Amino acid sequence: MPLDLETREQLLTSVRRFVSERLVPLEDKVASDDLVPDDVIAEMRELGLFGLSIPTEYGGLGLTMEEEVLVCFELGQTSPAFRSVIGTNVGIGSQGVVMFGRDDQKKEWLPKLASGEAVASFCLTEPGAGSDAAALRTSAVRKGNQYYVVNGTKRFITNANRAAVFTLMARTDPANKGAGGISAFLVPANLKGITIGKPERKMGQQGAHICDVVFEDCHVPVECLLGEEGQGFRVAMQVLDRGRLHIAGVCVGVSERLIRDAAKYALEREQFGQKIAEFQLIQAMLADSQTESYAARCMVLDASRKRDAGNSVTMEAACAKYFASEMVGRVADRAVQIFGGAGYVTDYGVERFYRDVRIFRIYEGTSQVQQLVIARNLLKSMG
Ligand code: COS
Repeated sequence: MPLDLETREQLLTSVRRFVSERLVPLEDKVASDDLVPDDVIAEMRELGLFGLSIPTEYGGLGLTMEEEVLVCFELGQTSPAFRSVIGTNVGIGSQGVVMFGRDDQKKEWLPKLASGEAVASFCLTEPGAGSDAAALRTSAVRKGNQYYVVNGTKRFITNANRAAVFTLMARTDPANKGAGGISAFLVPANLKGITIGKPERKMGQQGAHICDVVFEDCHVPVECLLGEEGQGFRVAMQVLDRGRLHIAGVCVGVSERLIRDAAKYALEREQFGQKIAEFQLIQAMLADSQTESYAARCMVLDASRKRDAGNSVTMEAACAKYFASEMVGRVADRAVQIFGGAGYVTDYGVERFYRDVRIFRIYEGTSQVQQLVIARNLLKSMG
């Protein structure tokens, strides 16, 4: 059920205020400490941010996709590392349970994920399976009616170091090397046989962490199966369809922040005896950024509304993620250009965003994977 417009506006206003008053002043510190402070995480919990997409009956806000991307537009107005804290609970970590979980699985996990008491991560990627997700090799061998024995390594897993539960994709049918041999599981992180690697050093988004998750003879109870055996790839793809809209929404938010910062700087900075904003070559860069950002906003909202109306949006979500993530890369590049030398200097903060947004073109499916998904679905629709 969508929120009434007044409640929706109240939610967006409180997120907007939290972002501008609490998060923006902490951007530098979070980047240099590589840590989002605990008191900020506690405030995110109080605001209900961990439960944006989780149904109200399990303690979440139960937002529609359109409402969720409107929140993403707000969260994107600051360092994306903050969004990453809640990102897996809202998206790829929880949505497998929401869409495919049994009642008992939902009751066990969703209230804790909605409140932020527990963090969820999504274990799909492996050292040898990135874009080719169906090639994953982590194995889950069923032993009688009790448990599966899981062995394998998952790579670059967001929030793994804080996770209480993993949505794990593993191969249950070794004879089937493709998508049909994969099953999904909801695995408590405290099971014996699970080791979390130390956070990787990254190009950007300091404060957001990714780690290896290694399974060694880990006994996963049969009740942890999520959906049917052999359906795990479908679970992963449907979770990602939704996640791609969320990421596209964040890209729009970040682009709006960068356009504002660049325009403000252009209105202050003087060269050749006038504000640089008066130069048409600067105006052209601002105009291109504004046009592309607006186009992405419209695309994300349209695809989200289509999903809320019950349509499959695999192609539209891929279009939105592809366009919005490439767009924010161009906008960040132009922002650095408008700032000139200052754009290259850490204290001005623009170079940090330039690095932060680079991952949007890679995770939850590279731009090339989105192109593939778009073309395949387009051609399929033509029969
Ligand atoms: N929704 C439901 N089912 C889907 C689906 C979707 N969006 N996409 C694919 N499927 C199903 C297909 O219908 C097919 O089922 P059948 O065999 O029953 O027909 C099955 O899944 C395999 O699909 P496909 O043949 O398209 O798989 P491919 O191996 O060709 O891979 C891509 C498809 C490349 C699109 C996929 O591997 C992918 O998205 N890779 C990127 C992974 C990614 O985003 N990683 C980021 C890590 S998580 S941060």
